[in-house]
Amino acid sequence: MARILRTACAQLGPINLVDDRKSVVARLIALLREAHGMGAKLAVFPELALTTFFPRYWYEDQAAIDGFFEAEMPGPETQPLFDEAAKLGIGFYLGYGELEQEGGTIRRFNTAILVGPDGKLIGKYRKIHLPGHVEHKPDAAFQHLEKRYFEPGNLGFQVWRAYDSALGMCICNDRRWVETYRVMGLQGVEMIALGYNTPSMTVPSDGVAHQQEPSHLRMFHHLLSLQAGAYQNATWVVASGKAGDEDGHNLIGGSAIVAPTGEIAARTLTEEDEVIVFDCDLDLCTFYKERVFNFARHRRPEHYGRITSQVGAEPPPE
Ligand code: CDT
Repeated sequence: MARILRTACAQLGPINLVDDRKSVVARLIALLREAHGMGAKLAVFPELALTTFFPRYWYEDQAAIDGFFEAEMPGPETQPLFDEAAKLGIGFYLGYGELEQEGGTIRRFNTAILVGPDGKLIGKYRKIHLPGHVEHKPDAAFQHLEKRYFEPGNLGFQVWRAYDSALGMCICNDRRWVETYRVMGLQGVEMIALGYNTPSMTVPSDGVAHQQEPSHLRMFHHLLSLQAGAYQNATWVVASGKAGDEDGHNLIGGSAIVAPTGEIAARTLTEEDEVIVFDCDLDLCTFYKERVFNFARHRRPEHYGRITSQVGAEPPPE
């Protein structure tokens, strides 16, 4: 009998600066109800799903920055989402800015959690591949300050036994890196949940026109990364974006459920709040894990040393 996990990808439309947590959580609850109505057991929400994509803004006031973070999860404003999940019996993946008090030190991470159908925490992931820059670019129309506002995640790429499956998480830019998928692939991952906020435009660094990537490539590279990662690691990938114009700054849509074949099984059509659902057959992973991507039979780690021993490329001498 096939192992089917009916999974929802719950894309969010724009969240503007004026939108408070209460209104956003109400939208998440509406999406969760829709996903449950469609029979889903798990709903995947985007990265930083409780606020606008604030790394596009330069702030010097730490209190203003901290206003985008959650000091507890669930907290008073997010508890209703957990309560609704437990009431309906549907779990979720949720991305948010995490502010952690560790002794006297405050640490900030770009975080995602996996919550079970009982509303209880299963696992936590902190984004490892932080894109963007630290410095202010005053001439640019917008910033990408993830390297300033977050520190790199310190929990690794874990895989949890949940939903009768082996489930992993990553966040946005992580999906572009083969290492993300392979570390989870080596733990037998069968479904990777991920949220993203991908601006349609590159950050204009110095006004040089040719440095602007054509915007259609944003969607192409997004889907290319998901499809390659899914196929090469024989896993489902469920990618949920925040989409549309946030205070005039466009984020791509294209939230997708990708099969272990590398094929797109379902995809959103709008840049608004939208739920798509697919019956993910986890046994389809087994087919590829036992054949072309049977790691135990075919991998040659004795030739992969450079992947962990060096960071940047080292071209051969001239
Ligand atoms: N949020 C996030 O990680 N965004 C990045 C932007 C980089 S654009 C190449 C992303 O990978 O989508």
